[in-house]
Amino acid sequence: MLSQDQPSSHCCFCSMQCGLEIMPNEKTSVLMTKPSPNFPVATNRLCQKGLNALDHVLHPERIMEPLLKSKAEPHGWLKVSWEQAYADIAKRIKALQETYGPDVVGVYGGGSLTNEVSYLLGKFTRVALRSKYIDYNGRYCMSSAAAASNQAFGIDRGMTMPLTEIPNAQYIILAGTNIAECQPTMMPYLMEAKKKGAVIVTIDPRNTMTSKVADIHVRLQPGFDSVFINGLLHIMIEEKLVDQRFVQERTSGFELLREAVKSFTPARVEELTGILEAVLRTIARGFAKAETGIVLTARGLEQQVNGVENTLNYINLTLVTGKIGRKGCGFGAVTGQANGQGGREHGQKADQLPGYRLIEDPAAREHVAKVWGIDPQELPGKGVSAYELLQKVDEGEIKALIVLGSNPLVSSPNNRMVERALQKLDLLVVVDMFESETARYAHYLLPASSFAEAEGTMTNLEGRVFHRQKAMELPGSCRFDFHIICELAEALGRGAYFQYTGVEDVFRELAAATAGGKADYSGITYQRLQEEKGIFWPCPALDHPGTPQLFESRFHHPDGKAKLFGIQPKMPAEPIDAEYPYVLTTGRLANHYLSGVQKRRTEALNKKAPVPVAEIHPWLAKRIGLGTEGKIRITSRRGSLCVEVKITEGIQPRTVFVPFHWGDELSINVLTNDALDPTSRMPEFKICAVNIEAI
Ligand SMILES: Nc1nc2c(c(=O)[nH]1)N[C@H]1C(S)=C(S)[C@@H](COP(=O)(O)OP(=O)(O)OC[C@H]3O[C@@H](n4cnc5c(=O)[nH]c(N)nc54)[C@H](O)[C@@H]3O)O[C@H]1N2
Ligand SMILES: Nc1nc2c(c(=O)[nH]1)N[C@H]1C(S)=C(S)[C@@H](COP(=O)(O)OP(=O)(O)OC[C@H]3O[C@@H](n4cnc5c(=O)[nH]c(N)nc54)[C@H](O)[C@@H]3O)O[C@H]1N2
Ligand code: SF4
Ligand SMILES: [Mo]
Repeated sequence: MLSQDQPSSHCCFCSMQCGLEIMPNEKTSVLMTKPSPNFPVATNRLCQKGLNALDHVLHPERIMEPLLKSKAEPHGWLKVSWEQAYADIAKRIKALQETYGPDVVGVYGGGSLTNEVSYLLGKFTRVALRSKYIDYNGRYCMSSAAAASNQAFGIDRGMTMPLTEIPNAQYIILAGTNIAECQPTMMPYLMEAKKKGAVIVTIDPRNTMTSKVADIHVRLQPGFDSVFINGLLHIMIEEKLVDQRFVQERTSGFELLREAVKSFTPARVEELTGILEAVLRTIARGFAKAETGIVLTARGLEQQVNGVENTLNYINLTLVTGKIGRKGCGFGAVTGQANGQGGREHGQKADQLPGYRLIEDPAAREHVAKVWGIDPQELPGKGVSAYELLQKVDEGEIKALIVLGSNPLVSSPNNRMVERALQKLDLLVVVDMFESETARYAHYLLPASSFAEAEGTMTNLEGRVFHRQKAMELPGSCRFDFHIICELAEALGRGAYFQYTGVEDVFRELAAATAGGKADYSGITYQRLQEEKGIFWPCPALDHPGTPQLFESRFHHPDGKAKLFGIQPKMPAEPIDAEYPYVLTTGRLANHYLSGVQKRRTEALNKKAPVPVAEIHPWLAKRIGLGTEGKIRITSRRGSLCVEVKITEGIQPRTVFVPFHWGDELSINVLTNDALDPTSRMPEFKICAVNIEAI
């Protein structure tokens, strides 16, 4: 099973991308993982997920052969050869495209895929299918932070600094980010900062494992981040704590910001949020006066219809205090999935070409078309975001869909719409390791490789590009995603554009396609990655060292300045009312991973948290007449769910938290709202109005 000489890899789960080694257990000889001493990001560290990362790889339910849905039995599958599968899929796609045009086919990708596969998926959609419809699960994940970073800085790299700057920070604000559960091996960086005297502030509606290490925990009602930040900015201006020189020399837009925060007096913010004026003043003064400081955000405030504005306001904090572009300073929207960073740079997004270029920009089209050997006019225009793509399926405009690296039936908001849509497809092809909830509706289920088998490059949450080796041999008839994409292109008669000698060859083309773009990888080669254990993009030349710390002398807007924004806080899409008087928020716990396809097949972790448990406050429990135990029914305008409860003081009283790790009758996404941020098109997973009853 082991690929003889190189049994080292990287964990497939979160964006830390910890290095691991694979070896047989001395006693049982079952393969296991061990932390690697060689990767500089989390040297010798793996969390529970990394330690159990092979469970799904070796799981008996893994799909080993291409499967065709059997017409005889409703949920039965027939084994077919790869050649039969490709030929039939291509035939069906061609027939649909002849009748309805190229855009009748859509592609839905994922943020766990390597840079090479993400890149090929974008190219495949535009060149082999000639369709404009591609998007990916990162739309649900990083798109608000991405849009905000692009607007404020002119570039989107989740973290503007390497993790090694965290211990140099004297003041750290963690907002809507539960690092202790979601990027556990990052905690030592925070603990080191704390040991050196740093103050840590957490902002979350719940007490989390992360808030345990905080000096100040702000328990904010979901949706109030911008009110809170405007309060801090108001105090900074009133008490003359703004870094005037930085604001003047390196930013634009301060007057708009000043105007927007004028009415957010501490007294008013206290009234709106319940956060005491004294706490506001302590944080505003502490952060502004600290010599160095870092702000980290994540999905808590991003997965909202105001997610872009919320993020912009946290960026405002770092800019008005001059805490960016130097030692111990920076802003970071903490990326989620394994390749959440690289996956959003190379063309999986509806409006994007490789290197973070825009598909509607004529110069970008010309550059990429040249690399691909096609006429720029052949390139389609921009498509629509992930959820809107599924809506197009529901409306019948998209009749064939290829899903590679995601389980949208569980991970999308308003699950019922998605389930209805998938059933309408004339052709659903799912490329996966397992029969996910989405794959149950597939006509073809194609067996993919796991992280341990597939070589490629990934880009971690810092913007560090590194090479992941092949550690194990492919089992059964499984194939690499990159082969599957190229072979499908061949079957569609477009194979001439997908001739590669191997993954490294794909990377060479990717690097050329990104040259001159925002996410410039053109100076990176496999050889360099093997020698240097990771290079931070932008890296525009072979002799360029890469860019760990961004914005040391200029931001990426043409004038070199960062933009400040005046944010007027807005309501969530679905405010609470008499009928739905509570706020549902959703997220993850340490032992879960996303929609659960891989993690629910990991016995050791599954045992620890086998079913969803809602967190509610004793005030709420009393109000609905719930004793110390029992179940509750949570109902939104879209559906309802019965779950067990954990009664805890550690949650904002009107808020209920439920993890989203399950499908079918345990899926909380049956309830969530599909309202989208107007700019990023990210769904409001973090806020919807619900009613709660004891049962
Ligand atoms: N164990 C585990 N780790 C993971 C994952 C996983 O599924 N399981 N997934 C990975 C992925 S893809 C991602 S994107 C990341 C996600 O990482 P995070 O974004 O850190 O995780 P979440 O639990 O979604 O949300 C973080 C916190 O936001 C809070 N929150 C809710 N509403 C608000 C609000 O209005 N304001 C503020 N300030 N906070 C709010 C929630 O209570 C929660 O504690 O984790 C990655 N790591
Ligand atoms: N309510 C609620 N919903 C949410 C969120 C939330 O906070 N609340 N968070 C959102 C976020 S941040 C995210 S990132 C999404 C993620 O949600 P999904 O996109 O559904 O992510 P996964 O559950 O990781 O599904 C990935 C699928 O790809 C397969 N896979 C893994 N690696 C590979 C590979 O290399 N090749 C191939 N072909 N397949 C592979 C896995 O087996 C699995 O079936 O969920 C979103 N949904
Ligand atoms: S911190 Fe993330 S990358 Fe590291 S072992 Fe845990 S899940 Fe895997
Ligand atoms: Mo995510």
